Amino acid sequence: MTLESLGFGPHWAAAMAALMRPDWAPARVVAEHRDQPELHTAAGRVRALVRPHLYQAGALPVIGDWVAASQLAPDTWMIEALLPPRTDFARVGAGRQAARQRVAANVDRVMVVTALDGDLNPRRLDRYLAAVHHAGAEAVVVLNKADQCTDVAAARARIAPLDCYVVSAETGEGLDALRGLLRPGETMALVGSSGVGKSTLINALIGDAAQRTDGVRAGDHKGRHTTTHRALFALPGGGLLIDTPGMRAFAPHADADAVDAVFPEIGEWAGHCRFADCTHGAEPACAVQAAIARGDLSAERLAAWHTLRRAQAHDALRADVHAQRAAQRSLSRMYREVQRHGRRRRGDD
Ligand SMILES: Nc1nc2c(ncn2[C@@H]2O[C@H](COP(=O)(O)OP(=O)(O)OP(=O)(O)O)[C@@H](O)[C@H]2O)c(=O)[nH]1
Ligand SMILES: [Mg+2]
Ligand SMILES: [Zn+2]
Repeated sequence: MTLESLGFGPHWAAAMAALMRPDWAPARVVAEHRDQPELHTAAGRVRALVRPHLYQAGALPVIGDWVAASQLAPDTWMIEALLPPRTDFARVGAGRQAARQRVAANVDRVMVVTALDGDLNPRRLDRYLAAVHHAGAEAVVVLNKADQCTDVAAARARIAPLDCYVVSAETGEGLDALRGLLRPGETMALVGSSGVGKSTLINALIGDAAQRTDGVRAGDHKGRHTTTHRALFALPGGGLLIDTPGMRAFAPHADADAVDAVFPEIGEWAGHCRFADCTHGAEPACAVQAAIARGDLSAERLAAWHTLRRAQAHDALRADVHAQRAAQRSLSRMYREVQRHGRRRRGDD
């Protein structure tokens, strides 16, 4: 496999040239292992170390990243720098890990996979889609396990007006339409809950058992978190697929605009509200509320938009507080360093 088949082209060549380090080589992160990313370099696949300052800067490479790497010894590679990603799909961590967590980089499309055996959750879909919009990628919604569902039309109606592909990785139904989305050199990441069939889909699309899969629990159809590492696969036709482990809870890294992009039909009416900053609540002359009253817009979708906007604002605030604390910590660390250094120079210790 060449770098070009992994998507290398003039854009990345220019990003490399801008680093002005002819001794560094471009490479793409094609797998994440517990401690070491795996790179594809012009010389083939290698495990790589990461310069510590990248950890401190929170700029750790993730699957799909293009990086500049140096070869320190025949089998020792070091990631020196991250090339600025063109798209960046990220979530917001739960609890105390409020920071942005990157999931996959330089993906042209994100396939949000859900299953028709009970996983379908329209509100969770909204959250994924907000993150895809914010990443700068194109979203593809896939309802898998069509063979397990007797009323596909009802499932489609539940997520309307979102468009989707209905497929079965098991029977092959609908997979040709998905193959049509995979153009040479372009990357698509599969995300979604555990057990929805992401790895099975990847195996079916590449026609090989590249990824291990496992059954879902009988009672609630929940997956067993079979995939534990992110990895990138090349299709015979030239497209690239990224498999990710199922996510337990998904909070998107997104801004208000990315949330609005998930609800384009609300945006169409919102332009006609009297107030430019109308929240479509109890304001007078709200075109969105009027559209709902007329039956042109679903009240459920507006409620979903409100929920997601509130969650986004809350998560953004948490991430902000988290970032400030991290900055404070590194400042006080620097202070201590300077003080210690001063004492040493004065001969105090
Ligand atoms: N009936 C049916 N079963 C499917 C289909 N696709 C996947 N499965 C089954 O669903 C189970 C889970 O599939 P996986 O591909 O491991 O799911 P995953 O999304 O990769 O799960 P994690 O790796 O845990 O995130 C396996 O037993 C698959 O055989 C399908 O279209 N129909
Ligand atoms: Mg899997
Ligand atoms: Zn309004």
